[in-house]
Amino acid sequence: METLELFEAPAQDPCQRLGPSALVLRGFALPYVPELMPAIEIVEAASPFRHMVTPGGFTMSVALTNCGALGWTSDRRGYRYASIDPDTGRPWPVMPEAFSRLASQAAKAAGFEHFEPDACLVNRYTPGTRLSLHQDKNERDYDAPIVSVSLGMSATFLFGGQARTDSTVKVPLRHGDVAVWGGVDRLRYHGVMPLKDEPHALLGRQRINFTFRKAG
Ligand code: MD6
Ligand code: FE
Repeated sequence: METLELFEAPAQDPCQRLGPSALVLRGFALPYVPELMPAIEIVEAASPFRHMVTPGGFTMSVALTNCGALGWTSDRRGYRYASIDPDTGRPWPVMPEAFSRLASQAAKAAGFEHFEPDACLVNRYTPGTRLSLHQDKNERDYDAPIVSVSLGMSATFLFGGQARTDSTVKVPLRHGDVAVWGGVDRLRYHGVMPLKDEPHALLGRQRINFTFRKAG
């Protein structure tokens, strides 16, 4: 029995530590889901999901949009934050209040007080979509953490080190999980493995991920 309990414990742990300043709050977003779903529809009605092109000329398999004062964009000229959606020519939709409340509460639970994100990148994955190893380094200051919310289909998150070649650990991210990282872990490489085709009860064959940042 002792061994079984040892193996079962991590899956139930409400908080999984990935580094000194990086952790996953299991199920933290679940109470917010009824508010988040209609809010996503409002955001995507104003700024639809699209596949951006990387500076290297590859079309990203993840579809994305943004809300908040600043939005993350990519094209042949590079990655940057911009206040105008390049596809619509209008400002990105405002960040829904439920989004910012969730982000600041999750940051607080992880030990980062007063997190006020000005950017929320919304990623949409379908089966087969992946995100290659990268650092989040287009933000102006690295003092604020990043808060990442997962909804829908489960994904395997790859969490590496400060160099691209450092070894990675695999971390399952399920519906409702929130990852928070900052401090010494802020620039660690990370990515998402190709999504398996295992439909989710509420969202079907998709995974939605929001990452909240203080970009400007
Ligand atoms: C994703 N997330 O989970 C992609 N970046 O779909 C990220 O790239 C990410 O989850 C920085 C911090 C947390 C993240
Ligand atoms: Fe990232």
